[in-house]
Amino acid sequence: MVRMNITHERISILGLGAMGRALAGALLEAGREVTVWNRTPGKAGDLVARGAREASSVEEAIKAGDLTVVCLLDDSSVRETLAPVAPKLDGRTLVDLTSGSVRQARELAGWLKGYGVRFLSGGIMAVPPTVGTEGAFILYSGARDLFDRVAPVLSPMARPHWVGEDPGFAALYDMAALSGMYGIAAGADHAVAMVHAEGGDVETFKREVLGLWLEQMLPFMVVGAEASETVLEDSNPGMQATGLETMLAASEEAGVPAELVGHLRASLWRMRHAATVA
Ligand code: FVH
Repeated sequence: MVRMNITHERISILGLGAMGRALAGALLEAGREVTVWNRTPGKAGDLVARGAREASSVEEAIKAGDLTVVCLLDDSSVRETLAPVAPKLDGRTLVDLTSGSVRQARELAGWLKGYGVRFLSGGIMAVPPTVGTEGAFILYSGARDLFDRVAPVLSPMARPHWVGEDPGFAALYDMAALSGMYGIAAGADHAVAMVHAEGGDVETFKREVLGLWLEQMLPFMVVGAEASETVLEDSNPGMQATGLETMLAASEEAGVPAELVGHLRASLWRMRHAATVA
C-alpha cells in the first residue's frame, strides 16, 4: 500500500549523532511530531525534553512516523539497521540522508524498492550548527512526486533541493561538492603551513589575506566556470605553469611538503599540452 498523504507530518528519525540530533531539533522547533531512535540509547534526552518521543526499536520508530529520515554513519550502518525490518516496510516512505557513494545510493534504492518502500536519497549541505539556518540546503534525488510531497514537511531542516530521478545523484553532487571543499581546505592548510614555516603571522595571514583572497576567487572558481572548466582554464596556461613552479619553489624553500602543488602542476602541464595541440 502506498501512503500518499502525510497528513500529520509525523516524522521519525533514525540516528542521533550530531547531525541526527540537529535535524530532529529543527523539526521540533517547527512544530513537527518527532519520534527518534538511536542504536545506543540515552542520546535523546534534550530532544525528549523538547517534545520528541523516543522509540525503543527501529520498527517502533518507523511505525510511529508517516515518514522516516535515516541519518547514520555510513551505508553499512543503514543496511544493518534496516535489514531486520525491511520485510515490514511495504508502503513506507524513507529518506536516507546518510553520506554514501553513488553506487551505494542506487543499490539501497533498488533494495528498498523490492520491499515496496518509497525512497529518496539525500545529501546534507550543512553542518550541525547550520541546520535550520538560511544557507543550509539538502540535496534529494528520487521520484519527483515523492520529493514534492516530502519537501514541505522536511523544509525546516534545510532548504530542500531536488537534483534528479536517479537515486544516485544526491550522493554524486554531495561527494563532488565535498571534493571541492576538501580541495580548498587542503590548499588553505598548505598555505598556512608555508606562512608558519617562514615565520609569518598565521592569524594575520588568515584574516587579512587568505580569507579575502578565497572569497574574491570563489565566484570565479565555481559560478563563473563553464561545464567542466575551472577558473584555471580562463588564464594563460603558460603563465600559470610558471606561477606554480614559483609556488612549488617557495613551498620547498619553506620546507613544507608540496605534494598538493605538485599535483596542481601535473594537471596544468596536461592543460598546457592540450592548449598547444589545439
Ligand atoms: N556532522 C557533519 O558535519 C556532517 C555534515 C554533512 C553530512 N554528514 C553525514 O551525516 C551522517 C551522520 O553524521 P553525524 O555527524 O550524525 O555522525 P556521528 O555523530 O558520528 O553519529 C553517527 C550515528 O550513526 C550511528 N551508527 C553508527 N554505526 C551504526 C550501526 N552499525 N548501526 C546503527 N547505528 C549506527 C551512531 O549510533 P551510536 O554510535 O550512537 O549508537 C550515531 O547515531 C554521516 O553519514 C555524515 O557523513 C554529517
